[in-house]
Amino acid sequence: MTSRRNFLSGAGAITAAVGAATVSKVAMAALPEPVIQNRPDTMPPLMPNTGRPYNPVVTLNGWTLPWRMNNGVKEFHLVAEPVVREMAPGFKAHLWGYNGQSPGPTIEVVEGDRVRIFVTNRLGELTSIHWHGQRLPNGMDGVTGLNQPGIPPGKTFVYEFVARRPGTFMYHPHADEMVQMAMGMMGFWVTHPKGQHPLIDEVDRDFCFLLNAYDIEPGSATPKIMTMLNQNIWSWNSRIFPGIDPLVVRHMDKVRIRVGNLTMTNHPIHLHGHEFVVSGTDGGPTPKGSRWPEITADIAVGQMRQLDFVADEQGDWAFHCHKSHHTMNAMGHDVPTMIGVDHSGVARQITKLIPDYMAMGERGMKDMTEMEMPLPDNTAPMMAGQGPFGAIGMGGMFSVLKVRKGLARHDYRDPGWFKNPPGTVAHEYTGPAPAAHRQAPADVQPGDVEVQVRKPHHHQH
Ligand SMILES: [Cu+2]
Repeated sequence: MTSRRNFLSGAGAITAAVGAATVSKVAMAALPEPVIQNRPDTMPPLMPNTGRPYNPVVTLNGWTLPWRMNNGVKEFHLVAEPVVREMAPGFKAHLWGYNGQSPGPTIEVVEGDRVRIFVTNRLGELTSIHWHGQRLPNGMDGVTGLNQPGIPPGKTFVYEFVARRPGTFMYHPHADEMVQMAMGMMGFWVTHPKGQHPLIDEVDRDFCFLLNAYDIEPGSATPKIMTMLNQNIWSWNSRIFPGIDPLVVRHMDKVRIRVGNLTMTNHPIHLHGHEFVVSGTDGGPTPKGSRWPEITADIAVGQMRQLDFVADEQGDWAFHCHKSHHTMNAMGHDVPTMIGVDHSGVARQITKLIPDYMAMGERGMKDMTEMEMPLPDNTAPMMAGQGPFGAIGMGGMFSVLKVRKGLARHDYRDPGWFKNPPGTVAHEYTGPAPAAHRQAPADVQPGDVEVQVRKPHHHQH
């Protein structure tokens, strides 16, 4: 539910504006009321009813910020503030964000629009916003100390520029950035082309999200902001599977997925069942001759990619980061590998000494999805999500592209699981089994093992 929160008790703000005789016309304009979102659901696209027309995007588990037209200028109001973000059902994180959520709302404008963004700081420290990828006057670029003074707590600054370049962008603070981004401050920005663009195809469904990561101890709610690489929460728009909504598309739709990376490591984003082209980056649309088919796009730190494809295969297709440690939720960092070790008797003995000792899968870790393990309060299971055939055994940066026939044009509701045509699902083979032909075994006897491998104690996850 979107609400309009009257957080500036009007009188003070108006008095200040009227009282300052020398302030510019911009400052004299009363602030647009901030629009606050209090739900983490994927909101339907915001159809533009003022300004130039465009085909809106859908922000995965997010929303687009409404604007106000003021003498031909698009005015937005962002409020930097502490937020509580539900990252998955049963797990709420205490983050910093904008207008009630982390990430903040998506800003959508049209090439050539003059944009004015009021930024109110409700944090306890200075902040600023950098408009990543935009062509703009140097003093609007948002680097604290270099381009502007930081926005003090309680103050509102205004940014104004023309959105000159169509494309896929983002915004984030450039003040105490390590802390503020580790706490979740960021948002998406899309500048739609005005009219037909030779390098930007019109699409039927246009999704966007940011890659972000947190280090939140199981049982706690606030990220540890000093962690650079050992984050334990790998998220899309501050959501983790099974909390990430599916990307629902109509069979034969032209689909665009825009992704930006504000974590501290790269993410090879991988789509099943289809091939896409990278149709654009935060540098702009790619020349058509430079596009080739891919099924994985590696997105480096601070990069954005725009993936285009035709959804011509029906089904429920996995869509995820290909770093398998990033499709897991919070877990301990010092878990030894026990695969192949029969420690069933040992576990019983250790449990007498350490009651909450976990014997980690001697068959693999997926054993754990079948165990009923007590979790600390406010913690998402490490691997979760039920599919039509049982546990999916994933967390983190994972979702499902659902391609269905017969959806209405702007229907993004979850259609449930795909009904596979008869005879098209992998199944147990029960026919006769021919003898296997193996190469002659190497002449190695048990006990001849030459090298003992021991994993380093402090590996990541
Ligand atoms: Cu990843």
